[in-house]
Amino acid sequence: MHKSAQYYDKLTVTKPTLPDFDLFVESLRAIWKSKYLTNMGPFHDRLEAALAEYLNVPFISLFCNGTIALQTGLQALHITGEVITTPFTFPATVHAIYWNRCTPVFCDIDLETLSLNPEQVETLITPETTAIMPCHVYGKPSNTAALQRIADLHGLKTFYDAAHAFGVKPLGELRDTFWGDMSMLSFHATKVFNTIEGGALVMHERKMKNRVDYLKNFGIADEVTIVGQGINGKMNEVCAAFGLLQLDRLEQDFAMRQVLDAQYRERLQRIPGVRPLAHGSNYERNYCYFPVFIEEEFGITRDALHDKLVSECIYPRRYFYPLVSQAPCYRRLPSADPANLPNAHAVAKKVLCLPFYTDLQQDDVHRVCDVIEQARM
Ligand code: T4K
Repeated sequence: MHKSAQYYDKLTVTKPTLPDFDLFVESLRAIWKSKYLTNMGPFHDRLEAALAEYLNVPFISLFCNGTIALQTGLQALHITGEVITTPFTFPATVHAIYWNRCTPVFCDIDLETLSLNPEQVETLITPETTAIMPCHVYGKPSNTAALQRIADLHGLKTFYDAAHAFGVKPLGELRDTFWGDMSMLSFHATKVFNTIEGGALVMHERKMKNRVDYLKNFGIADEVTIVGQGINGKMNEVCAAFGLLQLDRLEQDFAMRQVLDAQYRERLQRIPGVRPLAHGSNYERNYCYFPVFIEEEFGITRDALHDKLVSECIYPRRYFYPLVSQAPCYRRLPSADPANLPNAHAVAKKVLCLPFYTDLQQDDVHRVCDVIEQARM
């Protein structure tokens, strides 16, 4: 391709990583031959076992997407009443609470983890509260130890939206609390590990896995037994086969993303007012997004920079702006009052996720940084 044509290729916030095409065709041939397309077939079972081992988790159950996994997880944990959650997340987190006929109670975030502020969580607990539902935003872990202490003290469940946290390896104290009572992973096309669409629930006990497995299959335990009001949340064989091939290249992908991450940081440290999200030290990263915060010092607003980048065929995203608590369906909740959520509003106003994916070229990183540099002049 001519260099200028390549230069003006769209740089989007993310692009999916794909498995080798010929290997995928081989898997498809096997599926065609067996005519086993879905309902916990051989690829499903192989992927489930491989992921439990790769993630080093006791039990995992695969889903057709992360959102249905969230809804099913809340059912499996018997969550009712009020659920304390974050406004700084994708709408699916809060919608899942609503679809389970529970009331989301928004709590502000802390500025380091961008997840729930444990001190504020405690002030929001009422006799109706049954669970805390934080989000490991951009794969950066929540303050899980503090949240677990509060949950234990008040007899609450912890259910993490870990949609972004695939492959994050918790270290030290975090290892015991990272997944809470249950966690949800998303395998959507835009995630570091993708199965086109897909997701999973991670849990600690066989009994809970059995319950989740029934619930994702209409509540059917066997041909003549229905154990609950389940849903259809099964991952099909094509997605599972796609995922199995992805697993083989993960470590290489993370290494490539690490290089790009370092390159962005190197370039951006020379641009005042553009602050990349700081990495923490108690976990191994998965490099899923590259969020930066546009501070006043930069000279123009985040939105002005966003528009400038778009005019240059660069498409960053303002995840998560506007806050889900501002959506018409939630903004009348007392907890959605912006006065209670100052950190979430401040962060949503200045965050910008820059293009970041395994196939991004080092030249592309320079191209993005050049435009940012020029935008403040
Ligand atoms: N919780 C959290 C914290 C989440 O972030 C998400 C999903 C969920 C729960 C729910 O999990 P799932 O039910 O999705 O498994 C995207 C994704 O659709 C969504 O999965 C993700 N979070 C969210 C953060 O990002 P959009 O509306 O921004 O997607 P879209 O279509 O604008 O795509 C973004 C860019 O990616 C595009 O500019 C182009 C590129 N792209 C996208 C797709 C789908 C591709 O290059 N190829 C593709 O196939 O939500």
